[in-house]
Amino acid sequence: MSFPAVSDLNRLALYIRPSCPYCVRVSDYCQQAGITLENRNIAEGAHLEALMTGGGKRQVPCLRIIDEQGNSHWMYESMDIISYLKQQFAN
Ligand SMILES: N[C@@H](CCC(=O)N[C@@H](CS)C(=O)NCC(=O)O)C(=O)O
Repeated sequence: MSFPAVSDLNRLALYIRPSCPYCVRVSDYCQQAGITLENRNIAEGAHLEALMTGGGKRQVPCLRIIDEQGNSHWMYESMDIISYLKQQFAN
């Protein structure tokens, strides 16, 4: 599956649970790379619902990517998310 390129961090949101080690892995990478993502804790009902409806499963972490047309793309898997962020925001 291919995902759209983004240059604007406002087009991204990371669905997480703070206790999830895979979420921490992504957050650690972001911190190290100086990338600030909006985090959405799925303990909050609206965020869980958006994840389930849009992404199709409750697994976290999941990166929501909004493309130029306003369509949402949902990327699961911490290592895929980190690779994507590296590609999009590598200096
Ligand atoms: N291989 C996945 C594993 C993610 C994972 O297992 N996340 C757990 C939380 S730590 C989860 O959301 N499990 C599904 C569930 O709780 O319904 C990754 O690296 O992102």
